[in-house]
Amino acid sequence: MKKQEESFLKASDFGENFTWGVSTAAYQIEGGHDSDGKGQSIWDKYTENPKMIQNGDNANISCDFYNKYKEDILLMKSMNIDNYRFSISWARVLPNGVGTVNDKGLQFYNDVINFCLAQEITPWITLYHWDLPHALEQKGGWTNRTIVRWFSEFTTLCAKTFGDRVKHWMVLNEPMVFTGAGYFLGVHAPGKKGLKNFLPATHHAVLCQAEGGRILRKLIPNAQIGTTFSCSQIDPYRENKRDKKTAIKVDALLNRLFIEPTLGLGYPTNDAPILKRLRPFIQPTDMVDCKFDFDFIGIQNYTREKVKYNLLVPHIRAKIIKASKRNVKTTLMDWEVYPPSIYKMIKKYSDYPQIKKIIITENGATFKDKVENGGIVDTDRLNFLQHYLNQVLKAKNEGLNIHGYFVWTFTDNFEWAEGYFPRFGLVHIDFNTLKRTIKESGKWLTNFLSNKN
Ligand code: GCO
Repeated sequence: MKKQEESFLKASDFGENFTWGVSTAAYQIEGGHDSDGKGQSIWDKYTENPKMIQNGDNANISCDFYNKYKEDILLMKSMNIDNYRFSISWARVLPNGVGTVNDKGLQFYNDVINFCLAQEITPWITLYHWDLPHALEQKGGWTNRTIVRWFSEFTTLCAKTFGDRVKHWMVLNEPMVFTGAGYFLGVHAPGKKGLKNFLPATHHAVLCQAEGGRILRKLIPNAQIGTTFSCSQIDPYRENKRDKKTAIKVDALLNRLFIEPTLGLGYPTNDAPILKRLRPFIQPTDMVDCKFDFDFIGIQNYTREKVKYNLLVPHIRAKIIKASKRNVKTTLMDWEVYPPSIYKMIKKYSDYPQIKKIIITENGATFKDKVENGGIVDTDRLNFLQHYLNQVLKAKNEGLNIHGYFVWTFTDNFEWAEGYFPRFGLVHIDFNTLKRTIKESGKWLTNFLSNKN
């Protein structure tokens, strides 16, 4: 019964004004890592050490979107996709992060934008998807408060150059992940560790988020301005008091830390007292300056986490119980497949009355794709998308504040520290020949999107 319902899922069920699209990020797809005057980013630098990335991979070439963008945008068009979210590589347009502008870098994004528009695909720009110019990292990167000035210069350049044609913007991609993985755990670029890096990086990202929003609003008439957050349902591992309290704390850290100061609610220090240690970094007008009334909030959901109290984990006293230890269905990255999580996250963000509009700016999964008679069979991904979309529809039908959905991601690409092993694409890439092949899931989406109203 359930199966039948899902196979009958239609885009038109979500209403005519629902936005459908796909999402990508510059470093994960572009390649051209030193082409035409591009500067080095922290990811170019980080991947120079093969030990940091599974299989020693890097994204020097990746999908070669830098040279193949027309092919990919035409393929998108053929798949009925009419909104495309991509990010700007800061070091491609400002090789040193600030100062000298690389006109060829700007030209590349102008070409991508113009080609999208010619195909009637609406471009959605993410300003920052994790690839900070290395030159700025050498000055402390996100831990240096001057980043607010550097980021303003980058934002102003992008707004002035692309804002005549691009009206949909996102300031940051998942600040929790780039500060947590990059400046606390040291498992993403730039590989820094500890609270002494994480806390200033967090506060400065919160300030940049709002400042970026203000600059875009000032410079681009009629822009829809958003920013994006990772979020996962957090449940206690055991139904005891300590695990329940731990779940509330982890939820505050992973799901509320970046949105609440933006909404004017301050940092969630009551539920996560460790955040009191942000105080030394907060200057007198900061909590006003970190507010901005975004036109939409992008939420990015993949899974849920179960957590338990653990005295041995410094600072946080919490431990995530891996999905592989919980006897649940998982993706190749050991993320639990748990469709109700996306519904709960839409509900959670809908409960903030200050949020005007929610869009799912990423959802997707990695599984082992099978090559059969030249076709790519990815039934698990297809089921994943259908089940998650069903939950989005449930939220929509209940009147929750949800207005769009972007799949992560269009083609297979470079999955950060996991390299090329996990494939998330609707389109398969043979990384030897760079040949693109639409997977079963991509064919399903094409058909699904043919029925938007
Ligand atoms: C994000 C990510 C993407 C990842 C995706 C799968 O914005 O969430 O960083 O870049 O590739 O989430 O892990």
